[in-house]
Amino acid sequence: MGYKVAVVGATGNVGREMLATLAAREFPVDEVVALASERSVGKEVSFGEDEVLRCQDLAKFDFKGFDIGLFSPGAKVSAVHAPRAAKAGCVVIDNTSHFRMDPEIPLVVPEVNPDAIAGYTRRNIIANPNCSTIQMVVALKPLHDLARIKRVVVATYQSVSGGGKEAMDELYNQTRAIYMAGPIVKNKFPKQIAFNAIPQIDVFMEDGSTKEEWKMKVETKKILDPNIDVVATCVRVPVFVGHSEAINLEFENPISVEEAFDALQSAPGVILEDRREPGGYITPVECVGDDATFVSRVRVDTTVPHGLSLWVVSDNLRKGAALNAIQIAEHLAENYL
Ligand code: 2RA
Repeated sequence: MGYKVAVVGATGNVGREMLATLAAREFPVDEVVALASERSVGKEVSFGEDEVLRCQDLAKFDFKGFDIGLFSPGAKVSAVHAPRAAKAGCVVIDNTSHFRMDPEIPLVVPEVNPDAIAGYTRRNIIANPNCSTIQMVVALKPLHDLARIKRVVVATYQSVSGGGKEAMDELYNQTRAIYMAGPIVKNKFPKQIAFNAIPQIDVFMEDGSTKEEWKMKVETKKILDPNIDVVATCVRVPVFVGHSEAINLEFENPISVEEAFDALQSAPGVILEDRREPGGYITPVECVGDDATFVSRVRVDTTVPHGLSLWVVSDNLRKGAALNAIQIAEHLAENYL
């Protein structure tokens, strides 16, 4: 049996990746529709190698009879249209930040808390976490199971694709302008992104942290364990795709590098690539197009009683967004629909 699936925000970076991932993983579909805002109606998007879909108007679309809605249209649009789809009987998997911290709505990373999916019946909506949280909790879960994580200190190095297509264009155009002595135009980022690093992702909160940093903290608690404390510094770097994270962990119980290696090696969704030699680790350009969360540079952090440091890299458009949503859809289809 196949499902009727609507992809909402189909022209964006994540929407396109959702369509590609649905096709690549051969998700059982009877029908797939691509939905977008009025100005994108009629635009063509690819579904797999040889199918092309024409975008329909989200505002006019009737979700009745559709089984799954994969949403990535922006938080304000999801706030209006996800509940409308859910009410029509379509289970929404929403990639925006709008529903993530709603206690009635499950926030799911299938390798970490798949059982939470069962809670979708409360509102017919499941939230997909933020990209930087997803890759972190995939790497942390096996270590938490082993020695209980107390505290996480993380610095991120996030690619511009997390900010959408315009952000990618801005990096390209600024880089070109620097070589061609043209003007540096800033629309999307508050500072020059080409050949630079910007310690701000999303808006500022009252306590001086940014919303991206806040998301990493509260989402980790909701998905993995409310007792884990997280402090994050989120930085945008001139990389097109692939988020990196330098993570310091403090555990309740002793844990050795060897034990961490064993746990990471057998953890779902994780690839451990850790040779202590030049190049014996994964960088963002190497993770592009891959489903895994890569862990490297595992070593003891001697500044706390039981500490480890690690480097975690993943394709933010795949595991950080589209793939995670489709893995949720797969669990849903297999166990609940
Ligand atoms: C970013 N976390 O990288 C966002 C995307 N969801 O900007």
